[in-house]
Amino acid sequence: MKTPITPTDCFIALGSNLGDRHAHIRAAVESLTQLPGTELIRVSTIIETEPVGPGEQDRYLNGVARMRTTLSPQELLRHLLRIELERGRDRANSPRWGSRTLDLDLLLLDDRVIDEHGLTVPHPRLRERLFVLEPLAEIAPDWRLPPDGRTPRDLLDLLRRGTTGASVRPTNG
Ligand code: A4P
Ligand code: MG
Repeated sequence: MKTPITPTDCFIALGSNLGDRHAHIRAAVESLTQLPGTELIRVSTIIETEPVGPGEQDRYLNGVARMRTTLSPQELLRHLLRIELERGRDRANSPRWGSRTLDLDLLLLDDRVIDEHGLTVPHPRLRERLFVLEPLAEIAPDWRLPPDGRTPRDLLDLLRRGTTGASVRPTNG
């Protein structure tokens, strides 16, 4: 008899600031529901955020999705990159942190720490970014992040006290 694979809880950051942002985010959520071996548990409120990064950029829509999946981390990442491509993501012609139709980042996978070629989990900039911590704290305020067990609620509180950074506001749609 085959040993059943235990699903992993994971959190995916969604971002878009190019083209029809609402359509890109909606399509991304729909694509996540169709991943093999995966159940979408919850999507945060989608918020509008000030851009962090170089040059003049339009505002982003940001949110976080929670899923349970039997995909391996590398398989999941491959699917995220595929979904980005399907929404017209063009890495070759844009600078780091430049505008993008769709960005899907793997934030957390259970309490795992991964540092492989092309995949770092928890996402290295998660703790510095209001546009990630706000939606993550909405849907998983008490989740313990490796390696130190800090929660999104604590991290958001720390960041808000120490930052003058990007303001956020809810958006419809
Ligand atoms: N990669 C490694 N680890 C991961 C992971 N955990 N999740 C590799 C996803 N990808 C991961 O990604 C480059 C490569 O990182 C991938 O091929 C994958 O193998 P990318 O999406 O081309 O790069 P990126 O997203 O521009 O870089 P990065 O460093 O993830 O940027 P951030 O931190 O996501 O910043 N402002 C607002 N308001 N809202 C935003 O959403 N996003 C960014 C991008 C900048 N400013 C923003 C926003
Ligand atoms: Mg990315």
